Amino acid sequence: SGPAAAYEPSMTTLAEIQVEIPGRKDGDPVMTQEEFQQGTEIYFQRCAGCHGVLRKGATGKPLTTDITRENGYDYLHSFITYGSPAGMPNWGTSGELTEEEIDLMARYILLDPPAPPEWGMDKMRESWNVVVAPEDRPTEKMNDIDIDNLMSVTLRDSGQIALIDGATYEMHAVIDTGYAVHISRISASGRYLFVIGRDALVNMIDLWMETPSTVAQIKVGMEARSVETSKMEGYEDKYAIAGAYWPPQYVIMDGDTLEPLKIKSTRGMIYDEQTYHPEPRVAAILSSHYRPEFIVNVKETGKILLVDYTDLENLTTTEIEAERFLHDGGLDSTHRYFITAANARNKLVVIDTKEGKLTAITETDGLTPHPGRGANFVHPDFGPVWATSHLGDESVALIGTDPEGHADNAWKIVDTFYALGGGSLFIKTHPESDNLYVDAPLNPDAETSASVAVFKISELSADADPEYTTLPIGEWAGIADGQPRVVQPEFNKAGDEVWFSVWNAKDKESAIVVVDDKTLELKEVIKDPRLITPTGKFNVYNTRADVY
Ligand code: DHE
Repeated sequence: SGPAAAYEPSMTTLAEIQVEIPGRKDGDPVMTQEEFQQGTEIYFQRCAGCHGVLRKGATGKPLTTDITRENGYDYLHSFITYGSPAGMPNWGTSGELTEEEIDLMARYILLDPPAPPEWGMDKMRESWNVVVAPEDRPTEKMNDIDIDNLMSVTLRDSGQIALIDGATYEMHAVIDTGYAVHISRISASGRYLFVIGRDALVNMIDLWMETPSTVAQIKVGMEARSVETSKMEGYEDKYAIAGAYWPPQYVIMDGDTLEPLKIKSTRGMIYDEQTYHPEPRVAAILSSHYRPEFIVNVKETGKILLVDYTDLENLTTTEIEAERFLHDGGLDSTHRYFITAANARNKLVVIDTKEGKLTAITETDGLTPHPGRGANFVHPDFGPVWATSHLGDESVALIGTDPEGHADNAWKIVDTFYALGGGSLFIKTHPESDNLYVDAPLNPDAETSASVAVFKISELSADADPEYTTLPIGEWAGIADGQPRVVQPEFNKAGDEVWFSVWNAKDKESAIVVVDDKTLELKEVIKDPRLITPTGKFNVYNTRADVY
């Protein structure tokens, strides 16, 4: 097993590293070392996700000093205070940052950013911990949980996940994971659950144990968002992969123990202009069902990598020129095509995972597509489509996904219609459902951000903008205190219930609301003191089989 004793996760989140003020230039605002350290912490917690550690920009604008110094202190101060309709949060007027903190941040970004340390094999192995060795794990399932219908629920601010039963709503376990957990993914067999924290800590959880718990852990960097496991026939449960934001790299690990096997840096040239980018972050990673490959989105350089995992010593990678600022995405209903958002470029990129090449790049009519894994369904007029909503406006875009049966529509935006409002993050349906659900958690209006739009798929038409039903999910949750946002619809295995997170502040009550998909009526409100800041929910079966 790995050297557990050396493992100290709290030492190495980006916000906690000790940094020094990089060479000040004449006229730079004066900052004490202490203030600079505090600015760095706030920057990593609040700003780096969108603007990048080195501030080269992605979902957020670049904040390199050539730009910030041109804009000046007053401009920066008011931008941080009031935000912008393009997506910059209003940190001041929302009360999330104090006046002192805003003053500090406006001065901070006038200085050059510090570069955090690297995280190679030495550090990874030090952090690696096999809690229960494979030979000490159960040889058969030791519980009577219907694993395929479990929901792994992110408890964002408590750094945990909850495993909630999809039929009884019972909470089977609450498990400590990394800081601000981002996603859960499931091994091909359905036995192992992989969870990654924003601090790049990966937890591998064995769902066969009497009470499911962590059997291995590793820290793959200092800032991360994605984890996945090998799904190709013959390679089920063999490898896991995690992608990091900092350092910009991915690592392939042993699927039984998380032993790190191969680390690849993603630093390199931007796909079109071929200039060097020091921080091309790894966004979504999916597992191909057609080839023994991981599909890796490299955000800033705009490349999609197809990483062949059959021979790690002679690693073969296909590098596809796509578009800058790749973010999330999912497979079409046949699992052959990967459709992903280049979100700050308002584009969708389609990859043929069977042939291993680019199929199309399509501009969406909306601003900043943000699909999650997207939603696949058969449109009455356009045939099979995949849908995304958008961060920047209320539009939903449909892209044709059937090059055989509906060649004219394939990989084109066949329709755009309107849901509740801007600030949508996720959209969802299920093969058994006639409903398309669209959330709007980042909408500035409290009522909108606590509601969900539902479209009847069978009533969609090429000729008219569809009507939708608004579900007041937040109201149904019956939470008196705070301003919860409703985020990320997720279906149960049967596809007859859909779950929504009612995401409130850390010190306030949150909930999960379960809706009957046939009647659109409230079925259950799940509340529990342990349900702190629920965000993503991942049904074991739907996640491992890519049903969405
Ligand atoms: Fe996410 C998926 C990155 C903010 C909840 N998020 C993803 C993926 C990426 C990503 C790259 C795709 C992973 C994959 O499929 O392998 N998210 C980022 C960011 O960079 C960003 C914009 C800013 C940040 O600082 O993190 C960000 N994300 C958020 C949130 O604020 C959300 C709403 C709450 C949270 O938990 O932090 C959030 N992201 C999610 C969820 C998914 C996700 C629930 C998985 C959706 C799915 O259905 O698969």
